[in-house]
Amino acid sequence: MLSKEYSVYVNGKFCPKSEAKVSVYDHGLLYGDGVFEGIREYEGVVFQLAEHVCRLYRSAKAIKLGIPISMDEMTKAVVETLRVNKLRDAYLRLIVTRGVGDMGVDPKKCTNSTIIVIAEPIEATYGKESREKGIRVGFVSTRRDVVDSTTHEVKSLNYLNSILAKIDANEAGWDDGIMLDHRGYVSETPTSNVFMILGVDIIVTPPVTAGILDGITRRRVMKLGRDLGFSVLEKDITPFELMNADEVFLTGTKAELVPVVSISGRVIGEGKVGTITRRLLDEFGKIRKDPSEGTSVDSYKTEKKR
Ligand code: PXG
Repeated sequence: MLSKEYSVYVNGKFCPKSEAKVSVYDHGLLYGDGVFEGIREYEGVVFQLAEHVCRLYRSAKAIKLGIPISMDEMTKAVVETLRVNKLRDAYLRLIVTRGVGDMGVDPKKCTNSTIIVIAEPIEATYGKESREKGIRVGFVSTRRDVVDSTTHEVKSLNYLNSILAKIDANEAGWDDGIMLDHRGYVSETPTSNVFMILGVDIIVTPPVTAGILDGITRRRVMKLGRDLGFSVLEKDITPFELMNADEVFLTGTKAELVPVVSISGRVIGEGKVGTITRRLLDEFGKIRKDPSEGTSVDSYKTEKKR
């Protein structure tokens, strides 16, 4: 059976995946000049879509990248991409680049940004078993960039810092790597946020000042923790504290919520998925399918508002 070819949204038009291309003069390619979002659709509902679209525009603002369409139009582009491709459970990539310019780094000549929406069926980040068995991670030598012009609060197209950390983790044979910030405190993994659980009622995660991306899953899990009666703190975490935590887990759009059972060879808790992590996992499993947590592809009105 021939596999289906998905359509990609490029600057307002849909084209087959094999023909979806950008210019070699696009500054997204030449300089990593642009922003993006990774989003998920569950059973026809795009989880936290408004939050993702909002973060995209905040990232763009920080790098002074003007997006020529409104947030409503961007939302519409996402919904239409899913409709055109008839996808009910998908991973989406929303990309806005500085657009075509010349071979100079100066963005002045880039007058039209490139807007891309890609949607494909979802594949699990760490494999299906990760939720049951947990993953083995380790501290990598690549440090998270400082909170500076290249801060990872901006979800920019420059992921070299994360890629180097991922290479470190691959070399070490771990499922993922935990980066420390420039001070030596726990930051995040290349593509997910870190949480630890202390005792029976405290959940801690590093603050944005530790060089992290303020993850949308992170925010949602923090709220979930508070709703379930836990104390949820944003606080600097030392590697020592993390290795000695009772439970550790990671969060991200693609990864969802993944238990960690060892860090750099140190067993976390009892070396299996902890009871609080399990509870958060179960509750998150309900939230992600709740239509009120996102934007419904079927009921979203794409005609112009009057
Ligand atoms: N930190 C970083 C640096 C990220 O890129 C997260 C945390 C989690 O944030 P959300 O908002 O998704 O809860 C991310 C986002 C991939 C992939 O291929 C994942 C991300 C980015 C790029 C690629 O799994 N995660």
